[in-house]
Amino acid sequence: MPDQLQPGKIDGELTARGLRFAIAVSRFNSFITDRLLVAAVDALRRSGAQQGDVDVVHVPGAFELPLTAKKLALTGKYDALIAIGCVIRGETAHYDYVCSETSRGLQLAQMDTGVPVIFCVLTCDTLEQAIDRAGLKGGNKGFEAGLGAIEMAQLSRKLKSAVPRKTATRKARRK
Ligand code: INI
Repeated sequence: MPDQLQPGKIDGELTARGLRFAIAVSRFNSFITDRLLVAAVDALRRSGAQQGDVDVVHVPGAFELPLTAKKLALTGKYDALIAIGCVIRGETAHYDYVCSETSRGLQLAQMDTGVPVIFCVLTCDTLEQAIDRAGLKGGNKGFEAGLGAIEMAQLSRKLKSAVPRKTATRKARRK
C-alpha cells in the first residue's frame, strides 16, 4: 500500500482535433491585435485544428469583446473562445474603464454560458510593452491563448461527460 494518497488527475490534453473555436479580435490597436491573432491561429493549427474549425470575428475595440463573446458562446457551435484586444494607457481614465469592463464582461460571458473564454487582452502602460508581448521579448500572448483555449475546451468536455456523483453512487449500490 502506498503511504501517500495518489489523487486522480483530470487534465485537458493539448490536441485541437475535433474541436471548434471562435476568436473575437478588436480592430483598435490592430498593429498589435493582428499579431496576437496570427499566433493564436498558429497554435490551434499546429495542435491539429483543421480548415473550418476556427472562425474569426472582428469588433471595433476591446469594450465590444464581452457581448460578442457571449453571443458566440450562445450559438452552441464552439468548444472555446479567445478574446483578443490591446488597451494602452492614455492621459485620461478611459483606459481603466475599458480594462475593467472588458475583463469583467469576458469573465461573465464564460460564467453565464459555460463556454471557456480565454482572456487575451493586453493591458499596457506603453506601446513598447504591448510590442514585447505580441512577438518580441515577452513571447506572443496570442500563442499562449491558443494553447489555453485547447486545454480548456478539452477539460470542459471531460468535466461535462463525467458521471454525476449521485448517479455513480446509485449505480454502485445496485451492483
Ligand atoms: N479600445 C481598445 O481596444 N484599446 C484601447 O487602447 C482603447 N482606448 O485607449 O481608447 C480602446 N477604446 C475603444 C473602446 O474599446 C470602444 O471600442 C469604444 O469606446 C466604443 O464603445
